[in-house]
Amino acid sequence: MGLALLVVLWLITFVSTYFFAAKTWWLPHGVSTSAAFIDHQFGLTYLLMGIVFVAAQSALGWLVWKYRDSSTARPVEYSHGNTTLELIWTTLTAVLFIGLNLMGSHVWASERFAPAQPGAVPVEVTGMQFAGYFRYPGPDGKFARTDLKLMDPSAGNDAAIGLDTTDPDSKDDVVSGTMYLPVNREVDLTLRAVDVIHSFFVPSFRFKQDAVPGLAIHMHFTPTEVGEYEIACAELCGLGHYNMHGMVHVVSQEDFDKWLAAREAEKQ
Ligand SMILES: [Cu+2]
Repeated sequence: MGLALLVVLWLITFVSTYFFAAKTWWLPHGVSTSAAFIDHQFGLTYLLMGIVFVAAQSALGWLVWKYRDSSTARPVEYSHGNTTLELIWTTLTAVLFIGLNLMGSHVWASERFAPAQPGAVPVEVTGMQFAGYFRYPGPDGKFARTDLKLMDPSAGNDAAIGLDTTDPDSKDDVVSGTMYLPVNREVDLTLRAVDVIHSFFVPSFRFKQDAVPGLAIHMHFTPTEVGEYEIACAELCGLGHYNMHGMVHVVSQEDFDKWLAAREAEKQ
């Protein structure tokens, strides 16, 4: 029995470790300026945790086998444990955990607490059950007022986010169900939610942030490659959550300007 447990434990350990080491199911190719750092940090965390995991599970299997029941085995006795060992592994775990957090926190913080560069592209994301709307302020660079009382999700776009059309700034605001971004330009994102907590998650950008009702959360990032990348809502926000996804189109500045101008023209 001891041997069977050892085999099962080691098998689970080595087979699951193989899939991580071989990167069988891994992140998509990173296409934002912080992707390289985040991937490095992610890899380092997996490597360190993988070493601890394999060592702990290997030892567990071996101990299960070593202390298996047999006719000559000593009777079980109560042990107080080993205070020194407990102190060592608790300290090492704390150092590892706090160390990794400190290493990663500056990139995390720089996307949230430092303001976006001047000239960044402002985009407002509004999450609602079960769609996301993207608003561009237009040539005036100003987002117009929105009002919950004006919201009519069934009417889509402007009405869906409750755009106040009596506000002169609303004339050039573009609201779209599709997200377009120019490549290699910083995006100054404002995240809002109407009903429950949603999350704006673009795996290829290594970017994920909750959108919380009542808050306008500012973040910024820079996409670095033209292409189409999946956006997913990463908060379980209701029955239609599975359907709350779309694509972000990262295009050249020229194509972005053309797309925005076409949306402006549709509005007139
Ligand atoms: Cu959602």
